[in-house]
Amino acid sequence: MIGVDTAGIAEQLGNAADTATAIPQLAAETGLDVDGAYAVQTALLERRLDRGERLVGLKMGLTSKAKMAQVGVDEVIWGRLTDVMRVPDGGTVTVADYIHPRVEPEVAFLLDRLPEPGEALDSFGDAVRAVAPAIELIDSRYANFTFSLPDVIADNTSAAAFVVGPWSPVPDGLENLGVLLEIDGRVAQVGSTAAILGDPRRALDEGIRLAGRHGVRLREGWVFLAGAATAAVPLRPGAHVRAVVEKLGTTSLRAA
Ligand code: 0L1
Ligand code: MG
Repeated sequence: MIGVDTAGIAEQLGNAADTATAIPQLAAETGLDVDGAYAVQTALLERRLDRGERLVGLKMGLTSKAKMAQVGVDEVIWGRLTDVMRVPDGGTVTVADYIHPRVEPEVAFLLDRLPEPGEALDSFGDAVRAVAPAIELIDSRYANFTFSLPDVIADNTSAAAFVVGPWSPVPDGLENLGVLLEIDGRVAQVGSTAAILGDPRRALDEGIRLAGRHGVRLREGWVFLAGAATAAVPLRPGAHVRAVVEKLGTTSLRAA
């Protein structure tokens, strides 16, 4: 991967997000591989930090078979969340600010005490202070929502916005909770938290391990999006979106 222009690719992806304009895929043409793609993701994050955004968490992507099949990629990936991406519970997003936004129901963790670098997680209860239902808004910067694995990693795993519902203490089991995604009061997707790597707690192990490979350590106080429990649904102007997770409650957003 000699001579890949990390900063130039990050600039193209950042501009695509800022102007809500789709761009062609970049990896095949530039020879970008997975490690190079995470370097582009870091450059994109630095671009956001330089303009005053704060890093507030980490998200897992493609943690379910439905999501992998939807986009034709079969590897778990991770991306960065900043404060500007967070929408208040019940808040409004503007569809025109995005290229082709989709929404998906997720489970969020509020992180607490995490293992030292290189160490595995030995107590989920120590690492997670609270859990909540969440909605992730994803928006690939690539035309037709089509990409290769390095392309989607470089594009910060399509992260665009997220909403987190009320936090609750970690319940006894998280591995098979019913999940609904409603649009305008109608059920659009039905799933189970089992779709998230068999158990969303596993997503945290994977997040620590995979981000650690790239020198990224999860932090106390961060939000961690464990992944979607169903396929994502296109977001249209005027829609009211609600995610319901058994035992955890609901969260919602409106689209203008
Ligand atoms: O959060 C996700 O699972 C999205 C990962 C990237 C693939 C996509 O844009 O659907
Ligand atoms: Mg997601």
